[in-house]
Amino acid sequence: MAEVETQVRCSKADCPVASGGGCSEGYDPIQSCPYYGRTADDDVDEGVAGFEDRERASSVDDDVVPLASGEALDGLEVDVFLRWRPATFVTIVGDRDSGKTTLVAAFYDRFLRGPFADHIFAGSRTLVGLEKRSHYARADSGRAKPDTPRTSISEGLSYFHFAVRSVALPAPRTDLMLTDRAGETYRQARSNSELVPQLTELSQADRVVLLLDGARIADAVTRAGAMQAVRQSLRAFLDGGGLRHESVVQVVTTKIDLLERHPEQAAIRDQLTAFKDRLVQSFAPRLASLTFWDIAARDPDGLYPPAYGVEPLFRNWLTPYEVTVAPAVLPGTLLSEFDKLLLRTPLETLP
Ligand SMILES: Nc1nc2c(ncn2[C@@H]2O[C@H](COP(=O)(O)OP(=O)(O)OP(=O)(O)O)[C@@H](O)[C@H]2O)c(=O)[nH]1
Ligand SMILES: [Mg+2]
Repeated sequence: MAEVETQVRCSKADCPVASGGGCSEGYDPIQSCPYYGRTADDDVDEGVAGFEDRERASSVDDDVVPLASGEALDGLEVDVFLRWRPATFVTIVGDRDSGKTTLVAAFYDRFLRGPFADHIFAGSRTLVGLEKRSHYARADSGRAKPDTPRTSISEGLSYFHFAVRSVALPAPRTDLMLTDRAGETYRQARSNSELVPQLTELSQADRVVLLLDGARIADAVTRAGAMQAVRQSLRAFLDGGGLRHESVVQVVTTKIDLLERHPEQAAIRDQLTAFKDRLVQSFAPRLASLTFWDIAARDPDGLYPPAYGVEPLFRNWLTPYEVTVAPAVLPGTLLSEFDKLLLRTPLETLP
């Protein structure tokens, strides 16, 4: 029993954490160490230690062993990944500056601080990419306020990989793929639904997270445009086939720190409520689910904790969506008492 616990807690063979001591890599808390919570098996075929093994081997013979870059993955690399592990896909959509990359970076930073939503970070194929997206938010970038590098159109579609494991050990690991793309591409697609089929991340998604930019909502001049952008995106994605009856869509208002401190907070809340009601009326019947969430991924003034509001979203991503299938409408008129019995039978008792 003790042996199982040892294997699960740290994948470094010589690390004292495995026997109840401190982290040999110097991480504090120990959960932020990329080796923590991993099994030796994890490191054989992927992750930080696996990457280091390949790096060492490649210095011996560069032609034989491919070197994993740790950068964000593209579609082909994700296909290779899926050959050996399933993953849950979270597609993050939004206009320029709406907060897509910051959400990914904040999610990563939150895991580096320790367990998040009863889960620990169990490795990533894209550590270098995540570090680059997080750098401007750190003090050593020399910036007075945290920031995020802009995503350019030429980067195309990027996937960021997170392997997470429940703190209730031993527990199976879950692999999440979070997407990122330049907001400009989404702006073009919502103006022209013929471009939607090129957004392959929509049909692949287990969750489509559509960002409503809180900074634009906070400004009376840009407010209507920000709401219109979300509405237009939903319409274009549905018309262009990117979203379907099976799609689970989460409209997430970002930068909520700017709204909850706003002098017109109450009026804005009323406008948002009316807007969401209209979205539900227009689009909910065409989707599996349409829900609304609020986050402040990274309040630059630090009044809201990092990744504020992201925890319930993350828990939702980890929970497989149960599709409730509506019973087929029975054709014809039901005349006999036996037929009518069908109408009186509770749905859950029907085969
Ligand atoms: N106040 C506040 N600002 C935020 C928050 N999240 C992100 N921002 C800021 O919003 C700006 C845009 O964020 P990005 O994550 O780069 O937006 P994006 O959607 O990736 O934009 P593109 O890459 O251009 O498509 C940055 O200056 C962030 O610092 C937040 O929770 N609160
Ligand atoms: Mg970006």
